[in-house]
Amino acid sequence: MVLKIYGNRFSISTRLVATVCEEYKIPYELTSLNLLFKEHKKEEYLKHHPYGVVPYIDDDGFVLYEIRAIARYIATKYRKNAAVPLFPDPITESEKYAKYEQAASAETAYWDKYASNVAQDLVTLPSFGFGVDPSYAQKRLQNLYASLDVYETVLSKQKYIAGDEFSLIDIFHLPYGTLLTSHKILNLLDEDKRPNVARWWKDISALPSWNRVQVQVPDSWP
Ligand SMILES: N[C@@H](CCC(=O)N[C@@H](CS)C(=O)NCC(=O)O)C(=O)O
Repeated sequence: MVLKIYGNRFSISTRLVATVCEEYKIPYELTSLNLLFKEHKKEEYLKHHPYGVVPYIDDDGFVLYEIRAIARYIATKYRKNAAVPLFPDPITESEKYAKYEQAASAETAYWDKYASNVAQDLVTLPSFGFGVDPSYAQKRLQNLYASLDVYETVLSKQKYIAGDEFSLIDIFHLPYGTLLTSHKILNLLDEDKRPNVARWWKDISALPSWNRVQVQVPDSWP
């Protein structure tokens, strides 16, 4: 049975799950819910995703939510399908795997946390006509810049965020990275400011599966 994604075709989280399916060559079917009509807050949806955000997947009756958990599930179950595995083997490559987990934790603590705040202040709320105190938004943007300064140090010593191999953790940066660069809030390609971040972003943002998913669905949210 084809893996089903219940999400929204404009949602960056849904696109991430679609990208991982593409990486592992898994056929998928997207059911795009209307977020403005709050279809993701209805009782039927909440039975599958109690937190009421998109997406969740149904893989032949197995239901899972949270995009990072979904990505890891797909990457583990369909590991053999990928051209490159996208995560180290925890048994045979325990040190590489530990570094991968370190990067995964850092991504949620120092990237997603700040990038999602900035996206909320400068993309989502304004798109609904709500203003945010500019000094507050600026402070939250500074937090993200401070994280990117650390990224610059990390990426000056290794090619990708978890080491010298491209991994799922690089892919996890694509949703907010793309959203914030397309709205010209972040310039991740600024070689003068952060040359290693620029080199990394140029590389990972060219991922064909991610770009295919962008073309298939319009580039705006929600
Ligand atoms: N922690 C969730 C985040 C998912 C998320 O932020 N989804 C957004 C769309 S990109 C959403 O459902 N927004 C609508 C809402 O919050 O009501 C995950 O990892 O899956």
